[in-house]
Amino acid sequence: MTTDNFSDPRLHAIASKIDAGERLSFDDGLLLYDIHDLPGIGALANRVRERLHGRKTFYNINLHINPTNTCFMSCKFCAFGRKAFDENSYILKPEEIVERAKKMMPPAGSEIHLVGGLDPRLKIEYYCDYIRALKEAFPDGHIKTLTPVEVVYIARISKLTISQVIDQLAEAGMGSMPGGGAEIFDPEIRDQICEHKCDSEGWFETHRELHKRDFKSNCTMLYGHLEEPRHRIDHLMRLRTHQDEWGGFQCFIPLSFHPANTKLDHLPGPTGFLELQTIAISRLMLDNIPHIKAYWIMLGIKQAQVAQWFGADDIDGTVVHEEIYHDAGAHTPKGMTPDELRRLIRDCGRQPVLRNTLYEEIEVPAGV
Ligand code: V47
Repeated sequence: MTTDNFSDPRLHAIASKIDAGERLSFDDGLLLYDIHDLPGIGALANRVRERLHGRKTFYNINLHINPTNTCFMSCKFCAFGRKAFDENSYILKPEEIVERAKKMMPPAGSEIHLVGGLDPRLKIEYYCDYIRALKEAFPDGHIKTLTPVEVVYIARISKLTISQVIDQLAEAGMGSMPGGGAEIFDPEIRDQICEHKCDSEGWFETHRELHKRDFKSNCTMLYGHLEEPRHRIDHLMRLRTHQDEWGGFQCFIPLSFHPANTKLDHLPGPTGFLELQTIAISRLMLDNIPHIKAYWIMLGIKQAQVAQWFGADDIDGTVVHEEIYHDAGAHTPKGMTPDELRRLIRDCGRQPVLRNTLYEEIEVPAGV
C-alpha cells in the first residue's frame, strides 16, 4: 500500500507500479477508466509529468494553414471537409499558401502546420510544391505537414508507395508530421466513424517509414464519440508498442470530440471529467512518449490550464488561424499571442518554455 490518500483504494496498486517505474497493463488502463477518483488519478499523472518535465509547460509560435477543405470522404466526426461542388470549398495554390504564411506568421514564428482534405485532383507534385515554396520563403521555418491519411491517399492517386511519397516530401523539405488521422484504431469503431479512411496499418506504416528515416512525428486519439474505454486503451497500447520499436513520437494529443455540424451532432460530446481522465490516463499508459499536449484550441483555455496538473506538459502554440475545430463549434479564439500563452501558463503555476517543433528549448521567459 502506498501512503497516498486515495478515495478509491484500487488506486494503491497502480500507484505502487508508477512509483516503481513499472509499466501499466491493458487491465490497469481499464481499471483507471472505472475509478472515479479523478483527483487521485490526476495526482499520479502529475507525479509522472513532474518527474519528466518539472514545472515546465511547453508552447510554440506556430501558424496553422489548411491548404484545402475539399474532401471526397465523409467522416462522421468532421465538420471541416466540403465536397468539390460546394460553394465554400477551396484549394489554395502554393503561392497563396506562401502569401498567407507571410501575412499571418507571428514574429519569431518557427513552425507552419498544414493539413487538409483529400482531393483526387491534388497529386504529390502539389504537396511538394507548397513545401518547397514555403522553405524558400522561410528557410529556417519548420514545415510540419500531412497525416498518414493524406500520405496513403496521395500514394494511391499518384501511383507511388508510401515510402516513395515520404522520400519526395522529405526531399522537398518536410520537417515532421503532425499526429492527425489516428482517430480510433479499433476497426469496428473506425468503420462507423470514418469508414473509407486509411486503416491502422496504413497509419502505422506511414509513421514507420518516417521513423526509419529519423523524422519525428506526433500521435493523437479522437475520443468522446462512439468508443468505449476498452477502445481507448487498445489505441494507447498500439501507440506504445510502435514507440517501443521505432521511437519517433514526440507527443501524444488526446483530441476531445466536438459534435457541432457533424453527422454525430446528436451525441453530447465528452464531459470535462472524461477530458481530464483521458489526459491523465494517457500520461500513465504512455510511459515511452515524452510529451502530452492539452491542445488549448480544442479543450478551451480553462481546461487546458487545469490539464497542466493532470499529466499534460504542452499546450500547442499561437496557431493564429484554426478551421477544423471552429467549423465543429469550438468557442475558443482562433489564435493567441505568445504573451497570452505565457500568461495562461504562468497563471496555472507552471513555467512557460518556448520550444520549437522538435522540442528544443528556445527560451525560458523570465517573469515567474
Ligand atoms: O485527425 C476532426 C480531429 C484531427 C474533429 O500533431 C476533430 O501537434 C474533434 O491532429 N472534433 C486533426 N476532433 C488535428 C490534429 C492536431 C491538432 C493539433 C496539433 C497536432 C499536432 C495535431 O482533428 C483529425 C481528427 O482526429 N478532428 N474533426 C471534431 N469535430
